[in-house]
Amino acid sequence: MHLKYYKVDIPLINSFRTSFGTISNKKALIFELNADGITALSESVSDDVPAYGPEDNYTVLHIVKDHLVGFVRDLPTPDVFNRRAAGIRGNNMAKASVEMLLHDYHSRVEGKPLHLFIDPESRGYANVGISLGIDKTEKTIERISNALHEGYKRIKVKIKKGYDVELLSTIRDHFPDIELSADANSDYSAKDFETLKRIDRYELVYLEQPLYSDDLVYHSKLAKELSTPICLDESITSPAIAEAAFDIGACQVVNIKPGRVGGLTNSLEIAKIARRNGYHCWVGGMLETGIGRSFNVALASSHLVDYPGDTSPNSRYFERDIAAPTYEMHDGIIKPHDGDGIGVHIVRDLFGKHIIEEGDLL
Ligand code: OSB
Ligand code: MG
Repeated sequence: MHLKYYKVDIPLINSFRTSFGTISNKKALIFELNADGITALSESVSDDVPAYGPEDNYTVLHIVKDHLVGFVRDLPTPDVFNRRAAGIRGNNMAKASVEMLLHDYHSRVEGKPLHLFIDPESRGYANVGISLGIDKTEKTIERISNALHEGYKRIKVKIKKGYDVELLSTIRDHFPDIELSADANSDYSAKDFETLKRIDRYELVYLEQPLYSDDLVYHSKLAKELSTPICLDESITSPAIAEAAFDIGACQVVNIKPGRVGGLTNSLEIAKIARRNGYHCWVGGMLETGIGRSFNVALASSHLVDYPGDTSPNSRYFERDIAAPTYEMHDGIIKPHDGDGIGVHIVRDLFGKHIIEEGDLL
């Protein structure tokens, strides 16, 4: 058995601007496990800067190397791994990297595509929306128009303080009836409720993560003042927090990212909790390469996920992706691959050009 990590640096076709900063290059950790003739892969959603969440590539590698790798020597199932890793607090992005590697490995061992391995009732396809970074308003209008022609089922725009009401008003002038949402990535606070209330009139399907990630209580207060449903992303880091957030009325929708919640098992648990409470969920994205994207597409195909997600086709992000085959979107739908596990492999020559660091873990 052999476990390796690679750190890659790949330029994005378009840099992606959010309220917390601009991402121009995808700097990801890729994990590769070889055992019994099977190659399994995973990708960490961390970046070099801990701006979206508290982990970065350096902490993920440290936690995997010094605390998690010891749990995978006997190639446990993801659930056994999760029980072993429960003694390590937090560090969900690190845990998710290993948990998803084991999901890919075990679905390949069983000869099943990942989407069926994690959900025998998989729909077999993911409904796809687009997440548009902050840009000049006229550019955003043009991008929305293009996205609608390409078939995207929901348009999400990034907002931040001072770049919100006017943007949404202009979008609604051009596109009065589209399924529209806005994502603030935690930029607002309890002082901004009056501004946020002005967003209500644009009839968003939801407003994503308006307040700071720790702020469940104020999200619940805000939710009572808005008719727009609240969707939480950064705040929801575990099934228990999802349950609590629904319980106190802090949100009606959850953006599930397996990397943020410690992997696919927790992701599916959160989707079940949303459904049990009569609420909604969808699968987000972190500008992943084709490796991380595969896990998102498999999860987004689950029958438990009811809203369109942020899993655009590879070609929106990269000139050429390091993983093949790529995902194509038709009529706003992306299908997971038929192959075992995530169904993708690394394109070696291209991958080699983007590696900036590598090492053995087991
Ligand atoms: O908040 O959903 C987010 C990208 C990086 C960090 C945070 C977020 C995002 C996106 C992009 O919205 C979604 C995508 O992968 O296209
Ligand atoms: Mg978000």
